[in-house]
Amino acid sequence: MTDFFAGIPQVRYEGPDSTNDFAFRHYNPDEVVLGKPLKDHLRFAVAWWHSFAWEGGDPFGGQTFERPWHPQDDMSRAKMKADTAFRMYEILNVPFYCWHDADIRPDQGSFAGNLRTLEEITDYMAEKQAETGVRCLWGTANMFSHRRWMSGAATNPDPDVFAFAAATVKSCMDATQKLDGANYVLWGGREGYETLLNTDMKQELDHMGRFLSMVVDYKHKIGFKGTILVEPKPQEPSKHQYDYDAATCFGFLQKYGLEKEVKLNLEQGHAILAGHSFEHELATAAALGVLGSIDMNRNDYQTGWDTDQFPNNVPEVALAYYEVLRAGGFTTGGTNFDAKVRRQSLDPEDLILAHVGAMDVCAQGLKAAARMIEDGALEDARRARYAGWETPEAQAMLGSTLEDVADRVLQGDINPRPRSGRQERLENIWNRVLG
Ligand code: XLS
Ligand code: NI
Ligand code: NI
Repeated sequence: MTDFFAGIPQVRYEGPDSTNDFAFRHYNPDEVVLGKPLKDHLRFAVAWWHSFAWEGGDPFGGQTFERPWHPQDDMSRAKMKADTAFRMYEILNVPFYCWHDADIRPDQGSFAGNLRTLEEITDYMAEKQAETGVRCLWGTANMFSHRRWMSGAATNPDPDVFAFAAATVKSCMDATQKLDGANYVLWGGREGYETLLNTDMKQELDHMGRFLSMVVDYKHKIGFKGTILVEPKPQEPSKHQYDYDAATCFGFLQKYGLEKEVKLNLEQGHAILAGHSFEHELATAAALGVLGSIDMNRNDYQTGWDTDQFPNNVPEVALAYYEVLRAGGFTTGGTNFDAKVRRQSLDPEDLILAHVGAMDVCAQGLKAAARMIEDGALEDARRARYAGWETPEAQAMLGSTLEDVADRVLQGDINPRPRSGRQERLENIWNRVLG
């Protein structure tokens, strides 16, 4: 058993006045908010790739972390990494985790070899789950790091890569089912293009649609009860990714008849890269009926790429959870920290404290969002803004024709009078309840 976190105490809720770095000040998992314990609202998950597999590289420099399970090419070290991961989930009392195949199993250089190590390590992880009660929020396939994926996975011009992608996703869905995962995620980092000069976009989109249909069929065939989620991102690593944002993904799902089968895993940093706010992406997905789960990691607003930082801004996070709560909260989804400590944060305690802070910020945000709903002033104002639509005449228009509606204007001498949108008043309400 690894002693990586030696000397680090169990993290518990101590209340807002605590000055203990290793305590929650806001995240009391059993505190009931809007009729549900905080832990069931938030459904926190740790990302295996950033917290345990990532070695600290950035586009200009290599490894900065030297962990006892490096290099990650050997099964006994993969198990040591798993031991450390589950130890951290216990210290934090975090209920879920997420993984890619490449994060958890040592690479054997062939599909058959990787399938063997994936099966062995996920058997081991299933035992750790049974021992600790920690569960899998989602699994996914890394189809972007290895050079075979450089021109895409499902959208690759080479049919052998399409086949390799299908085999890879099948193996990861099987592993997710074995681990009783609540969801299965597809993020298409290389499903896009570097240049249109060498790209047949229609063919690539058709292949991607066919691939996702095969994934959905397989889900039903094996009786996987979780949700299939697609994760939008506009670019990086590809110059352009087809799953650009929530609205684009919905159009894609609809074109291939998958909008009832697949939902979205939305990430704060990806929303920013797409030129949106996170709450915009959440509200869009909710309006279209495809809000599934979230990756709660922020971008740096000056650095123009996916910096994957832990959330640290309560008002921003509160706006996000406001949309989640308005949509009815998570069902199979949750709050995954797809976030990494900075590459200078070398110590084991940095990993723990990053999550402690992030969980507290999310708890504060969710509680603020719940207060907003309980307070009711904002929702009352929103309802009042649309109250005109509650009359039978207004409702009848929606079932009518363009010419009949036009007639109504002439006959009734309709002459609309603009009314204030009251934005500043609503922003003041928001700040009042935020506290
Ligand atoms: C990358 C994505 C990735 C997915 C899982 O930007 O966020 O980490 O969440 O493949
Ligand atoms: Ni990301
Ligand atoms: Ni993500």
